Formats: sequence, C-alpha cells, structure tokens
Amino acid sequence: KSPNTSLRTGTKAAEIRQAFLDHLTCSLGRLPAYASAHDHYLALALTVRDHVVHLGVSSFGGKESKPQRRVAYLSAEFLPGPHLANHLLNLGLSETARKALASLDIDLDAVLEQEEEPGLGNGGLGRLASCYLDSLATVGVQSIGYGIRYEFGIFDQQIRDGWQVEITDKWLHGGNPWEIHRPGAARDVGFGGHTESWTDDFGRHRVRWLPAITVRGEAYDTPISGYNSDHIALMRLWKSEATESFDFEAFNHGNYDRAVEQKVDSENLSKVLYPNDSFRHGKELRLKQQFFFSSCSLQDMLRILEMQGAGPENFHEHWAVQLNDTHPAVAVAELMRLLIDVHLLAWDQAWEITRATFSYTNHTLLPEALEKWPIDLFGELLPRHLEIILEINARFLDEVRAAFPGEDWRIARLSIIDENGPRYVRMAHLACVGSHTVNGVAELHSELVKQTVLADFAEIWPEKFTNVTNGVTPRRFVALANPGLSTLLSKAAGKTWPGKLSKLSKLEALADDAEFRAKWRQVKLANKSRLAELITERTGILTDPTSLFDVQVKRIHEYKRQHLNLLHILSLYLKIKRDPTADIPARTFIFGGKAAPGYFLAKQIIRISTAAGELINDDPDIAGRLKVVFFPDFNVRNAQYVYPAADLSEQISMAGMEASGTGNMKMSLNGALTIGTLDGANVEIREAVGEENFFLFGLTADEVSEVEVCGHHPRQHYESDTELRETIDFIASGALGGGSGLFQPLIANLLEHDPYLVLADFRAYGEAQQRVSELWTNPEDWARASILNTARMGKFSSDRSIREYCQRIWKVKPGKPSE
Ligand code: 26M
Repeated sequence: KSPNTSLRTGTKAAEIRQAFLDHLTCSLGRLPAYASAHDHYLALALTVRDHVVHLGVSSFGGKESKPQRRVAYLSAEFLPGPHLANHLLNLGLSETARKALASLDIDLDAVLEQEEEPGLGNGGLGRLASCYLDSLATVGVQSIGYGIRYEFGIFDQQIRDGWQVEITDKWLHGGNPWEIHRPGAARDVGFGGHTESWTDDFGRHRVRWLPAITVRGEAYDTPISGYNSDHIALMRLWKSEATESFDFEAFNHGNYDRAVEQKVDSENLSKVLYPNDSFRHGKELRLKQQFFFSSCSLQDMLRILEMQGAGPENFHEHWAVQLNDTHPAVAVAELMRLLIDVHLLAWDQAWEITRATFSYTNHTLLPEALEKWPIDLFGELLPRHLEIILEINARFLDEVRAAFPGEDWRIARLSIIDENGPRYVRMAHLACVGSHTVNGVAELHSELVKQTVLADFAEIWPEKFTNVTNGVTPRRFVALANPGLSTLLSKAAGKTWPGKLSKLSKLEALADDAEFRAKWRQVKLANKSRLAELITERTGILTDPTSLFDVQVKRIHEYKRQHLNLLHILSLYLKIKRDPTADIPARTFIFGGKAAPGYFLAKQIIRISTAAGELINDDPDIAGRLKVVFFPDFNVRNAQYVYPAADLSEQISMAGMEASGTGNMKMSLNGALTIGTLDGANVEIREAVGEENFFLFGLTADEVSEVEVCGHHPRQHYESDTELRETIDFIASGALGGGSGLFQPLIANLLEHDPYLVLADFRAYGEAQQRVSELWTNPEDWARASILNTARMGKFSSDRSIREYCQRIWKVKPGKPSE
C-alpha cells in the first residue's frame, strides 16, 4: 500500500502552508523572513512535487499480476510550459495554495511568475508531445515520454532595432525543482569503432559492435500530472556525461587536454537543442543526439522489462513505442541490435518483435525537412546499425521483388537507401518499414502522406496507414490560460468539461441568449485588456482592447505566409492614406514567433512586421485605427496570454503545407474565429464549427499541386492587381525605412519565385478579410459565432487523440473510461 506521507501530502490550506514553510527552511535553508520570491517559488514547487511524486510512486510502484502494456513516446523535443500552475490545477489545489500563501502575505501569481519554462522544443511537434503526456496521465495509461535533457533549450528571442536577436536559454540556472536524477538508471551508449564476427556455443554466426567511444546517459525524471487523475506520466530525459573511465590512460600520462577533450565531447551531446523546425542540416552532432536518446530509452525499457521478470522476447507485449517523427527512427536498428547481438535472439524473431513494437507519426511533407543521412557519416558513427539497416533493406526489397516481379522501378523508390547520386539513409523509409502503423496528424495530411512521401509504401501496405488528428490539452490552454472563460463554461456546461470536452456542446443553446453573449464579450474584452497591458510593458506599443485582435503566432516560415498577412496590412494602410474616410474597423495585428537563426527570409519577415509597426502605429493619419505588434519571445507562457485574447486566428499556410497546426485549435477553443486555408486541421475545424463561422479563402491543396505542375507566374498577379502592385511597390520604395534595398530579397523572392503562392492568394485573402470586417461591425453576430466555435471544438481535446492512439495503434486500455 502507499507509504504514509500525510505530513507532506495534506490538502488543507494549513497543511500546505506548513509543508511550504518546512521546505523553505529544511530543503532550501532559508528563514522565511529572508526568502526571495524565487525561494517562495522553489518551496511551493517542492511542496506540490511531493503530491505529484506520491501519486507517481503509487501509479508505477504496483506489481500487478499481469502488467499493462506501457507506452513509450520517443521524442527529441518536449515543450511542457511552466509546471507549477498546471499541477495545482490538476490536483485541485489552486485555491487552497492561494489561501495558504496569502496567510503568509505571499501572492500566488507572483510566485508562479518565477518559474522558468523548459524550452526543450521548437514548436508544434514538441508541444504536441507535452499535450500527449498530459492526456496519457489524465486518461490513465502507464507511459514514459523519453527525450533529451538539453542544457540549453530554444533560444530566448529579443527584438533589437526591429530584428530578432537570439539569447541563450539558461533554464537550469535557478535550479530545477521538478526533476529527479536517477543514477541507478544510467545507461552507456557507444559511437564509432567497428564490428566483428564470432561464433556462439551452438556454432551460430554472431556479430558484436566494438565502439570507439562510450558516453553515459544519466536519467532525469519529471513527473507529469493528469487532470483529476491518480496517474502520472513520466518525462524521462537523458543527459550525456563522460563515463568515469573517460580516458584515464591519457590522464595518467599527463595528457590532460585529451582527457578533458573527451569529457567535453561527451557533455556536448546533450548541450543544445537544434533551433530548426523545418530544415535538416545533416550535422553529425544531431545524429549523435538522436542515437543517444533512442539507445538510452530502449535500454531503459529492457531494464524495466527485466525488473518485471520478463525476457526480451516479450518486449512488444510490454512496450508500445511511438516515434515522434523520424528523429528517433534509428531506434528501429538499435532495438534489432539489442535483440540479436546482445540478447542473442534470431533475426526473424527480433524483426517480428521490432515491428510489433514501433509505430511512427509523420509531421511534415516539406522535402527539405525529410531526414536523410549520408551513408558514410552514418557508417562511421554507427557501423553496426548501418549493417543492420542494409540487412533490413535487403530482406525487404527481396519481398518486394517476389511480390512485384519485373517492377524494378519500385525497388529504387522504396529502398531505405537513396542511391540517386551520393547515397543516403532515408529515415522515413526506415521508420515506415520498421513500424506496424504509420499515421499523419490531420485527415488531409494523412491522405497527402499516402499520396506523396510514402506513396509507394501505401501501395504495398495500405492497411499500415491511418490518421490521428492532433489535439490540445484544454487544461493548460483553456482552464489555466483563460480563467474568466472557464468560469463561464463551468456555469453553462457543468464543471466536468476540462476532462470531457465534448460537454462544451451544451453551450450551443446559449449562443442565442443575449445576456450570455454579453458575458462572453466581457470575458474576451478583459483578456484583451490583460494582453494589451503586457504588450505595452514588453514593446511600448499602446493598443485598444476594443479593436479587433487579429493574431498570427507560430514559428516564422515562408510556408506559413506571415508575409501574406503583412501585405494585407500594408494594403489597408495605403487605403486609409488614400481615403481617410475608408470604412475599416479598428484592428490590432499581433505577430509572434521565432525564426530559425540561419533562416534569412524568416528574419526579414520579422523585420517587415516591426517596420510596419514603426510606420503605422504613430501615423496621425491612421489615428490608431491600425496597430501592428510583434510580441517578442513567443513561448508556452506567453502563448497562454495570447490565445485567450484572440478575436481572429490567422491560419493562412499554403494548402498542403501545414501538417495539422495546433495553435488553430487553441484559439478557436478560446472563442476566436479563424481565417484560413483548407490546410491541416483547419479542414476539420471548419467542419466542426460550421462553415458560416469560419472565414475560408485560397487555393486548395489540389489546386496548389496543379499550379506547381503547370508552372506559375507571380509577376502576372503583380501586374494585374493594382492593390497588390501598389503595396509591393510601396515596400520596394524604401518607405518602410532602412533604405530601398532592405527588403529587396523578400520582394525579389515573391516576384521571381513565390514558392508558397502568396501573390496567387492575395486577392482571395483580402476578400475574406473584408468579410471579417463586415461581421465584426455586428458585435452580436460575432459573439454568436465565437460561442459556437468554442461549443463545437470538443473533438480537439488531446484526450480524444490519445484514446485513438490507445485503441487503434497501441492496443492499450486507458484506466479511465471514455466520456
Ligand atoms: C530536424 C532536423 C534537424 C533539426 C531539427 C529538425 C526538426 C525539428 C522539429 C524538424 C521538424 C521539427 O518539428 C516539425 C513540427 O513542429 N511540425 C509540426 O508538427 C505539429 C504537430 O503535429 C503540426 O501541428 C504542425 O503542422 C507541424 O508543422
């Protein structure tokens, strides 16, 4: 039974208060009178951690008769956001903690502000992984999210002179109260060296790998609580260190530099997150990171298996392993190696186990993001894994030849090795061949996966492919981020909505209730006022909370087309300049997002948006009717301020490019209307909320492919559309400051190539924006549409996504029954 820890897990305000004071003095060595705000944060975090860890001990500790199949979510990235407020919400302790601290004259909100968020991801993919851990804990599935404990996560973004400047993220500097180091779980990982053959006692041919270098992976556990749940999920992150024998010989011979060099090299492995979310650089260190965390994680699963008294031949019965994109795809080869070289299973049995274990989620169709590694680099770093991959490939291609005799063209296209020129290992092919199921992240995207990147595989294995539409956690992104709305929702739809999001449909009837609409608008206005204050604090820009808040927050990328938004803004500006009486309702355009440091055009897009603000915000002719804000350092914490304040959600990627999007869900759930293309999950959001409550525009994915096949002429749009031409000429003239050459690269890109059809969609976008303005002038109609958005978004809870993974892919039964 659970250990008695009532001193530390009491849930009354007096008990929380006492535990907090105990931690302040005993764990932190601080007298309450001298404690800083950060000490208060640490003491409360440790207090709450006791509650969460206690749940963890009970949910993982049990020795059940038949252990449940566990889920391992392998992801190079996680973006959990601040933990403290989330745990308090999940445990139902928010108000008690507030009271306990208030009795000591401490303000809970000030304490919450002290937390540094772990920015261990780039954007959508990492945040999705964290939403899924939240839901796994909530629905009650034993699960571990495995990843890398980067010492430096995604950079902090500052804006200086209108440009992005990257600042190192030092998230560990104040100490991290959430993690528990587990020295007992450390695993060693090899690199380089060579392989050799040997013969076992039964005369069978065996291979072993003799790595040149060994690095140690130290395990750090962060418990992830679930909503109203007695289960927790674990986020287990690996930190690389030197093995203690790191080169004693060199050291003893006085070669300190060499000895230290190895230590430094080992530690460098988990030092920093690659700040790229759409471009592969093919850097060796990146492959090292991928293998490092994949190997540590699989070894850890084998260790747990052994503790449960099971053998490696039962691996797939105990573990369902999800590959979050191809970043951990090398795990397919590593599990094979562990099973055949280390545990001495036969190839065929090992291969069956491997394929019964893995499933793979694809998150992108962008050709420049598809991972492939030069075969020489791969073979030097992982010689045994290359041999195994070549063997997997040879056997796979033999099967294909047998099934499709004489169709040699299939072989080249299906092969795990790309042989068109310099040879590469194609990681998506490896992931697909090594998995029982492959899924995309929205219906449209899953169809496109089957038609494009993995078309040849879908032809031979149609039943392998499926869709699981992404979801987001309503706890963090509604209950925590939008307390005003949450109160309204609880009154209107009952208190259970955060765990049963389809209950929100009860709101539908209230869309026609004028009194309810008034309350709804009040909540939105309060959220906008709160954001307006923050904007002033961070940028100095004054905004009017009664204006339409038009929001585009996401990584900066050409395919997401922030520059389409900017062209529209500048065209409105020119319209008002030409005709001050033009009927254009007041709007605040809010941008946020990071650009990859080496992505020149993305940085130009940021600079144009800040330049647009400098031009427009204080122009007396505009008189405050348009404001343009670039909100710096968009991260999870800031997102929680932005989403609840959005009236309009910009989801304007070129159709076929955005796999799903998840910000689109977060804003619609918070009552924003969407202006968007038929891309990613927009398609399903529009279906859910009703086409009359969604501003659709632009080419469809099919039309885009047609244009791409037939060729297009961006200049024709420039020449035939006066508004577009004048806007582009205006930018090219240097009127935005910085001289006429500043934005030349961006302009030239649009006029000469326009790879994402910005100019082709400009007119349709402008017309959709016109419809937005018209609806906005009728606040009652807008409020009705806003309520219906929230009411109809129940499908997009990550709890629903996780239940689908459990049922259709992982074959595990959640502890908590569905709604
Ligand atoms: C690859 C190689 C080297 C360095 C970094 C990468 C890399 C890192 C992150 C590549 C892609 C990465 O993330 C892609 C991503 O975030 N995709 C988004 O996934 C979301 C969740 O499914 C979707 O909602 C978004 O549409 C999709 O863009």
